[in-house]
Amino acid sequence: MTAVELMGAPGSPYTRKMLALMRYRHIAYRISWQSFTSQGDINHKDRPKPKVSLLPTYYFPDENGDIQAVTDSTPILRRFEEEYEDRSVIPNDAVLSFLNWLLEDYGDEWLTKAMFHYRWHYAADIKKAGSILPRWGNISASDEEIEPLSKYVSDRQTGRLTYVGSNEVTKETIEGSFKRFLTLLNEHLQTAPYIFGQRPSSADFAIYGQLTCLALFDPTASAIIVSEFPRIYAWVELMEDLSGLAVAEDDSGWLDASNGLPATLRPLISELATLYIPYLKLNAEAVLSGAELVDGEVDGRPYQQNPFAYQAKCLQWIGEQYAALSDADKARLAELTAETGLVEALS
Ligand SMILES: N[C@@H](CCC(=O)N[C@@H](CS)C(=O)NCC(=O)O)C(=O)O
Repeated sequence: MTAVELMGAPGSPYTRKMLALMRYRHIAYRISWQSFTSQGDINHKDRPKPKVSLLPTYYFPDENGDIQAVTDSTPILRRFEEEYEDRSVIPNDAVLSFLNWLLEDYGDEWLTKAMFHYRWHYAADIKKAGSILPRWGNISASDEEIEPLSKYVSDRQTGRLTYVGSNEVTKETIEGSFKRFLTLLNEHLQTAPYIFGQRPSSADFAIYGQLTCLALFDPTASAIIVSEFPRIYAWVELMEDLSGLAVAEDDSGWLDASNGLPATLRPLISELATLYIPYLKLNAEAVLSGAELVDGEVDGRPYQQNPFAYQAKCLQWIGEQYAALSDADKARLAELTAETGLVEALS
Protein backbone atom coordinates (compact mmCIF):
# COMPACT_ATOMS: atom_id res chain seq x y z
CA MET A 1 0.00 0.00 0.00
CA THR A 2 1.31 3.47 -0.79
CA ALA A 3 2.41 5.57 2.12
CA VAL A 4 0.26 8.39 3.48
CA GLU A 5 2.01 11.75 3.11
CA LEU A 6 2.05 14.55 5.62
CA MET A 7 3.96 17.54 6.92
CA GLY A 8 4.40 18.14 10.63
CA ALA A 9 6.80 18.97 13.42
CA PRO A 10 8.13 17.09 16.46
CA GLY A 11 7.03 20.00 18.67
CA SER A 12 3.44 19.88 17.43
CA PRO A 13 1.17 17.87 19.74
CA TYR A 14 -1.22 16.97 16.92
CA THR A 15 1.62 15.79 14.70
CA ARG A 16 2.79 13.53 17.53
CA LYS A 17 -0.78 12.30 18.10
CA MET A 18 -1.04 11.24 14.46
CA LEU A 19 2.46 9.78 14.11
CA ALA A 20 1.90 7.55 17.15
CA LEU A 21 -1.54 6.61 15.85
CA MET A 22 -0.15 5.64 12.43
CA ARG A 23 2.64 3.60 14.03
CA TYR A 24 0.16 1.73 16.19
CA ARG A 25 -2.21 1.17 13.28
CA HIS A 26 0.59 0.06 10.91
CA ILE A 27 -0.28 2.83 8.45
CA ALA A 28 2.82 3.50 6.37
CA TYR A 29 3.60 7.20 6.17
CA ARG A 30 6.08 9.63 4.72
CA ILE A 31 6.61 12.87 6.65
CA SER A 32 8.40 16.06 5.76
CA TRP A 33 9.21 18.39 8.62
CA GLN A 34 7.85 21.90 8.74
CA SER A 35 10.60 24.35 8.02
CA PHE A 36 10.38 27.77 9.64
CA THR A 37 11.08 30.69 7.41
CA SER A 38 11.17 34.32 8.37
CA GLN A 39 8.12 34.82 6.13
CA GLY A 40 6.25 32.61 8.50
CA ASP A 41 4.70 30.39 5.86
CA ILE A 42 4.46 26.90 7.29
CA ASN A 43 3.37 25.39 3.96
CA HIS A 44 5.46 23.52 1.45
CA LYS A 45 6.20 25.65 -1.61
CA ASP A 46 5.48 22.82 -4.02
CA ARG A 47 2.36 21.55 -2.28
CA PRO A 48 -1.26 22.76 -2.20
CA LYS A 49 -2.21 24.81 0.86
CA PRO A 50 -4.95 23.73 3.25
CA LYS A 51 -7.90 26.04 3.99
CA VAL A 52 -6.42 26.70 7.44
CA SER A 53 -2.68 26.20 7.79
CA LEU A 54 -2.25 23.75 10.65
CA LEU A 55 0.05 20.95 11.63
CA PRO A 56 -0.09 18.21 10.71
CA THR A 57 -1.11 18.82 7.10
CA TYR A 58 -1.92 15.67 5.13
CA TYR A 59 -1.68 15.42 1.34
CA PHE A 60 -4.40 13.07 0.14
CA PRO A 61 -5.24 12.34 -3.50
CA ASP A 62 -8.89 13.12 -4.31
CA GLU A 63 -11.05 10.98 -6.63
CA ASN A 64 -9.29 12.50 -9.67
CA GLY A 65 -5.88 11.82 -8.22
CA ASP A 66 -5.26 15.51 -7.50
CA ILE A 67 -3.49 16.15 -4.22
CA GLN A 68 -5.54 17.97 -1.57
CA ALA A 69 -4.09 19.45 1.60
CA VAL A 70 -6.17 18.32 4.57
CA THR A 71 -5.92 19.22 8.25
CA ASP A 72 -7.63 18.39 11.53
CA SER A 73 -6.58 15.20 13.25
CA THR A 74 -10.03 14.22 14.55
CA PRO A 75 -11.74 13.61 11.17
CA ILE A 76 -8.50 12.31 9.60
CA LEU A 77 -8.22 9.71 12.35
CA ARG A 78 -11.80 8.62 11.56
CA ARG A 79 -11.08 8.52 7.86
CA PHE A 80 -8.33 6.01 8.69
CA GLU A 81 -10.88 3.97 10.64
CA GLU A 82 -12.80 3.56 7.36
CA GLU A 83 -9.75 2.87 5.24
CA TYR A 84 -7.81 0.51 7.51
CA GLU A 85 -9.50 -2.32 9.28
CA ASP A 86 -7.15 -3.67 11.92
CA ARG A 87 -6.14 -2.18 15.24
CA SER A 88 -9.06 0.25 15.50
CA VAL A 89 -8.77 3.01 18.11
CA ILE A 90 -12.53 3.55 18.52
CA PRO A 91 -14.22 1.32 21.13
CA ASN A 92 -16.99 -0.77 19.53
CA ASP A 93 -19.45 -0.09 22.37
CA ALA A 94 -21.35 3.06 21.30
CA VAL A 95 -21.36 4.50 24.83
CA LEU A 96 -17.61 4.04 25.28
CA SER A 97 -17.10 5.40 21.79
CA PHE A 98 -18.97 8.57 22.79
CA LEU A 99 -16.93 8.95 26.00
CA ASN A 100 -13.80 8.37 23.91
CA TRP A 101 -14.86 11.17 21.55
CA LEU A 102 -15.25 13.53 24.53
CA LEU A 103 -11.91 12.64 26.07
CA GLU A 104 -10.14 12.92 22.71
CA ASP A 105 -11.66 16.36 22.32
CA TYR A 106 -10.68 17.34 25.88
CA GLY A 107 -7.10 16.34 25.05
CA ASP A 108 -7.05 18.19 21.74
CA GLU A 109 -8.82 21.34 22.85
CA TRP A 110 -8.40 21.80 26.61
CA LEU A 111 -5.08 20.14 27.45
CA THR A 112 -3.58 22.08 24.59
CA LYS A 113 -4.15 25.22 26.66
CA ALA A 114 -1.76 23.81 29.27
CA MET A 115 0.66 22.83 26.51
CA PHE A 116 0.69 26.27 24.95
CA HIS A 117 0.67 28.02 28.32
CA TYR A 118 3.64 26.16 29.82
CA ARG A 119 5.65 26.44 26.61
CA TRP A 120 5.15 30.15 26.03
CA HIS A 121 4.64 31.62 29.49
CA TYR A 122 7.79 30.82 31.50
CA ALA A 123 11.21 32.13 30.50
CA ALA A 124 13.03 28.77 30.58
CA ASP A 125 10.40 27.18 28.39
CA ILE A 126 10.33 30.04 25.88
CA LYS A 127 14.10 29.87 25.64
CA LYS A 128 14.20 26.15 25.03
CA ALA A 129 11.34 26.14 22.51
CA GLY A 130 12.77 29.17 20.72
CA SER A 131 16.12 27.48 20.29
CA ILE A 132 14.92 23.98 19.35
CA LEU A 133 11.73 24.48 17.28
CA PRO A 134 13.34 26.23 14.30
CA ARG A 135 16.13 23.64 14.21
CA TRP A 136 13.87 20.63 13.69
CA GLY A 137 13.05 21.53 10.11
CA ASN A 138 16.44 23.08 9.34
CA ILE A 139 18.86 20.72 11.00
CA SER A 140 21.94 21.77 8.98
CA ALA A 141 21.29 25.51 9.19
CA SER A 142 24.06 27.51 10.86
CA ASP A 143 23.55 29.08 14.28
CA GLU A 144 23.54 32.48 12.54
CA GLU A 145 20.70 31.39 10.30
CA ILE A 146 18.73 29.99 13.22
CA GLU A 147 19.03 33.02 15.48
CA PRO A 148 16.46 35.25 13.74
CA LEU A 149 14.14 32.28 13.35
CA SER A 150 14.30 31.65 17.11
CA LYS A 151 13.21 35.20 17.73
CA TYR A 152 10.58 35.00 15.05
CA VAL A 153 9.00 31.82 16.40
CA SER A 154 9.07 32.95 20.06
CA ASP A 155 7.49 36.30 19.22
CA ARG A 156 4.89 34.70 17.02
CA GLN A 157 3.86 32.02 19.51
CA THR A 158 3.84 34.23 22.62
CA GLY A 159 1.64 36.56 20.56
CA ARG A 160 -0.80 33.69 20.09
CA LEU A 161 -1.26 33.09 23.83
CA THR A 162 -4.42 35.22 23.84
CA TYR A 163 -5.86 32.92 21.21
CA VAL A 164 -5.61 29.79 23.36
CA GLY A 165 -6.60 31.73 26.45
CA SER A 166 -3.42 31.74 28.51
CA ASN A 167 -3.27 35.03 30.41
CA GLU A 168 -3.11 36.34 33.97
CA VAL A 169 -6.86 35.75 34.46
CA THR A 170 -6.73 32.11 33.34
CA LYS A 171 -3.27 31.04 34.50
CA GLU A 172 -4.48 29.41 37.72
CA THR A 173 -7.41 27.72 36.02
CA ILE A 174 -5.18 26.21 33.34
CA GLU A 175 -2.42 25.11 35.72
CA GLY A 176 -4.84 23.93 38.43
CA SER A 177 -6.95 21.86 36.05
CA PHE A 178 -3.80 20.43 34.46
CA LYS A 179 -2.46 19.17 37.80
CA ARG A 180 -5.87 17.78 38.69
CA PHE A 181 -5.96 15.98 35.34
CA LEU A 182 -2.51 14.49 36.00
CA THR A 183 -3.65 13.26 39.41
CA LEU A 184 -6.72 11.59 37.89
CA LEU A 185 -4.88 10.02 34.96
CA ASN A 186 -2.20 8.77 37.33
CA GLU A 187 -4.89 7.04 39.42
CA HIS A 188 -6.57 5.58 36.37
CA LEU A 189 -3.37 4.19 34.86
CA GLN A 190 -2.97 2.10 38.01
CA THR A 191 -6.00 0.08 36.90
CA ALA A 192 -5.20 -0.39 33.18
CA PRO A 193 -2.50 0.67 30.70
CA TYR A 194 -4.93 2.74 28.56
CA ILE A 195 -7.99 4.85 29.22
CA PHE A 196 -10.45 2.29 27.88
CA GLY A 197 -8.72 -0.89 28.99
CA GLN A 198 -6.06 -3.05 27.43
CA ARG A 199 -5.77 -1.28 24.06
CA PRO A 200 -5.20 2.35 23.12
CA SER A 201 -8.05 4.58 21.94
CA SER A 202 -8.03 7.85 20.02
CA ALA A 203 -8.39 9.60 23.41
CA ASP A 204 -5.09 8.04 24.53
CA PHE A 205 -3.38 9.30 21.37
CA ALA A 206 -4.81 12.81 21.75
CA ILE A 207 -3.76 13.08 25.39
CA TYR A 208 -0.40 11.54 24.60
CA GLY A 209 0.14 14.13 21.84
CA GLN A 210 -0.21 17.04 24.24
CA LEU A 211 1.89 15.23 26.85
CA THR A 212 4.81 14.75 24.44
CA CYS A 213 5.27 18.49 24.93
CA LEU A 214 4.29 18.74 28.59
CA ALA A 215 6.10 15.65 29.89
CA LEU A 216 9.03 15.26 27.52
CA PHE A 217 9.95 18.70 26.24
CA ASP A 218 8.83 21.83 28.08
CA PRO A 219 11.00 22.13 31.21
CA THR A 220 8.49 23.63 33.68
CA ALA A 221 5.73 21.13 33.01
CA SER A 222 8.17 18.26 32.59
CA ALA A 223 9.70 18.92 36.03
CA ILE A 224 6.22 18.63 37.60
CA ILE A 225 5.48 15.39 35.79
CA VAL A 226 8.87 13.76 36.43
CA SER A 227 8.83 14.55 40.14
CA GLU A 228 5.15 14.08 40.95
CA PHE A 229 3.80 11.78 38.25
CA PRO A 230 6.62 9.52 37.00
CA ARG A 231 4.04 6.96 35.86
CA ILE A 232 2.69 9.49 33.37
CA TYR A 233 6.15 10.28 32.05
CA ALA A 234 6.71 6.54 31.54
CA TRP A 235 3.31 6.18 29.86
CA VAL A 236 4.10 8.90 27.33
CA GLU A 237 7.31 7.15 26.34
CA LEU A 238 5.41 3.88 25.90
CA MET A 239 2.64 5.48 23.80
CA GLU A 240 5.15 6.86 21.33
CA ASP A 241 5.67 3.60 19.48
CA LEU A 242 3.01 0.93 19.89
CA SER A 243 3.73 -0.60 16.49
CA GLY A 244 4.83 -3.78 18.23
CA LEU A 245 1.89 -4.02 20.63
CA ALA A 246 -0.04 -7.27 20.22
CA VAL A 247 -3.80 -6.64 20.12
CA ALA A 248 -6.51 -9.26 19.83
CA GLU A 249 -7.85 -9.57 16.28
CA ASP A 250 -11.37 -10.09 17.56
CA ASP A 251 -11.68 -6.52 18.84
CA SER A 252 -11.48 -7.59 22.46
CA GLY A 253 -9.37 -5.68 24.95
CA TRP A 254 -11.76 -2.75 25.42
CA LEU A 255 -12.99 -2.37 28.95
CA ASP A 256 -16.16 -4.19 29.79
CA ALA A 257 -18.75 -1.65 30.91
CA SER A 258 -21.48 -4.19 31.64
CA ASN A 259 -20.86 -3.81 35.38
CA GLY A 260 -20.27 -0.07 35.34
CA LEU A 261 -17.26 2.11 34.60
CA PRO A 262 -13.98 1.82 36.54
CA ALA A 263 -14.13 4.05 39.62
CA THR A 264 -11.02 5.90 38.39
CA LEU A 265 -12.59 6.78 35.03
CA ARG A 266 -15.58 8.54 36.56
CA PRO A 267 -13.64 11.56 37.91
CA LEU A 268 -12.13 12.07 34.45
CA ILE A 269 -15.67 12.19 33.08
CA SER A 270 -16.56 14.70 35.81
CA GLU A 271 -13.84 16.96 34.37
CA LEU A 272 -15.72 16.93 31.08
CA ALA A 273 -18.98 17.76 32.84
CA THR A 274 -17.79 20.47 35.19
CA LEU A 275 -14.96 22.06 33.24
CA TYR A 276 -14.66 21.19 29.56
CA ILE A 277 -18.28 21.28 28.37
CA PRO A 278 -19.12 24.45 30.38
CA TYR A 279 -16.03 26.07 28.82
CA LEU A 280 -17.15 25.04 25.32
CA LYS A 281 -20.60 26.48 26.00
CA LEU A 282 -19.20 29.77 27.21
CA ASN A 283 -17.00 30.02 24.12
CA ALA A 284 -19.85 29.05 21.77
CA GLU A 285 -22.11 31.74 23.27
CA ALA A 286 -19.43 34.35 22.59
CA VAL A 287 -18.87 33.08 19.04
CA LEU A 288 -22.59 33.01 18.24
CA SER A 289 -23.30 36.44 19.70
CA GLY A 290 -20.28 37.97 17.99
CA ALA A 291 -18.84 39.08 21.36
CA GLU A 292 -15.28 40.34 21.37
CA LEU A 293 -14.36 38.37 24.44
CA VAL A 294 -15.25 35.09 26.10
CA ASP A 295 -15.89 36.42 29.57
CA GLY A 296 -17.34 34.30 32.34
CA GLU A 297 -16.45 31.62 34.83
CA VAL A 298 -14.73 28.29 34.25
CA ASP A 299 -13.84 25.87 37.04
CA GLY A 300 -15.07 28.35 39.65
CA ARG A 301 -12.77 31.16 38.53
CA PRO A 302 -13.07 34.11 36.18
CA TYR A 303 -12.18 33.16 32.61
CA GLN A 304 -11.36 35.30 29.58
CA GLN A 305 -10.06 34.57 26.12
CA ASN A 306 -10.67 35.47 22.50
CA PRO A 307 -13.66 33.62 21.05
CA PHE A 308 -12.53 30.55 19.11
CA ALA A 309 -14.84 29.57 16.25
CA TYR A 310 -13.34 26.11 15.81
CA GLN A 311 -14.20 25.17 19.38
CA ALA A 312 -17.80 26.27 18.84
CA LYS A 313 -17.80 23.60 16.12
CA CYS A 314 -16.39 21.11 18.61
CA LEU A 315 -19.43 21.67 20.82
CA GLN A 316 -21.73 21.22 17.85
CA TRP A 317 -20.01 17.92 16.92
CA ILE A 318 -20.38 16.70 20.50
CA GLY A 319 -24.11 17.46 20.31
CA GLU A 320 -24.35 15.55 17.03
CA GLN A 321 -22.50 12.56 18.46
CA TYR A 322 -24.83 12.54 21.45
CA ALA A 323 -27.93 12.87 19.28
CA ALA A 324 -26.76 9.94 17.16
CA LEU A 325 -26.86 7.58 20.15
CA SER A 326 -29.89 5.30 20.28
CA ASP A 327 -32.35 5.83 23.14
CA ALA A 328 -31.08 2.66 24.77
CA ASP A 329 -27.47 3.90 24.56
CA LYS A 330 -28.47 7.31 25.92
CA ALA A 331 -30.09 5.57 28.88
CA ARG A 332 -27.00 3.42 29.42
CA LEU A 333 -24.75 6.48 29.20
CA ALA A 334 -26.88 8.21 31.84
CA GLU A 335 -26.67 5.18 34.09
CA LEU A 336 -22.92 4.65 33.64
CA THR A 337 -22.07 8.30 34.22
CA ALA A 338 -24.66 8.98 36.94
CA GLU A 339 -23.45 11.58 39.44
CA THR A 340 -20.66 12.80 37.16
CA GLY A 341 -22.99 15.50 35.82
CA LEU A 342 -22.20 14.58 32.21
CA VAL A 343 -25.69 14.13 30.82
CA GLU A 344 -26.85 17.32 32.57
CA ALA A 345 -23.90 19.22 31.05
CA LEU A 346 -24.80 17.93 27.59
CA SER A 347 -28.35 19.24 27.74
N1 LIG B 1 -7.53 20.60 15.61
C1 LIG B 1 -6.32 20.53 14.83
C2 LIG B 1 -5.33 21.41 15.47
C3 LIG B 1 -3.98 21.44 14.84
C4 LIG B 1 -3.16 22.61 15.33
O1 LIG B 1 -3.69 23.52 15.97
N2 LIG B 1 -1.87 22.62 15.05
C5 LIG B 1 -1.00 23.70 15.48
C6 LIG B 1 0.35 23.20 15.91
S1 LIG B 1 0.33 22.24 17.26
C7 LIG B 1 -0.69 24.56 14.31
O2 LIG B 1 -0.42 24.04 13.26
N3 LIG B 1 -0.68 25.85 14.45
C8 LIG B 1 -0.34 26.68 13.36
C9 LIG B 1 -0.21 28.07 13.77
O3 LIG B 1 -0.13 28.28 15.00
O4 LIG B 1 -0.16 28.91 12.89
C10 LIG B 1 -5.89 19.08 14.77
O5 LIG B 1 -6.42 18.25 15.53
O6 LIG B 1 -5.08 18.70 13.94
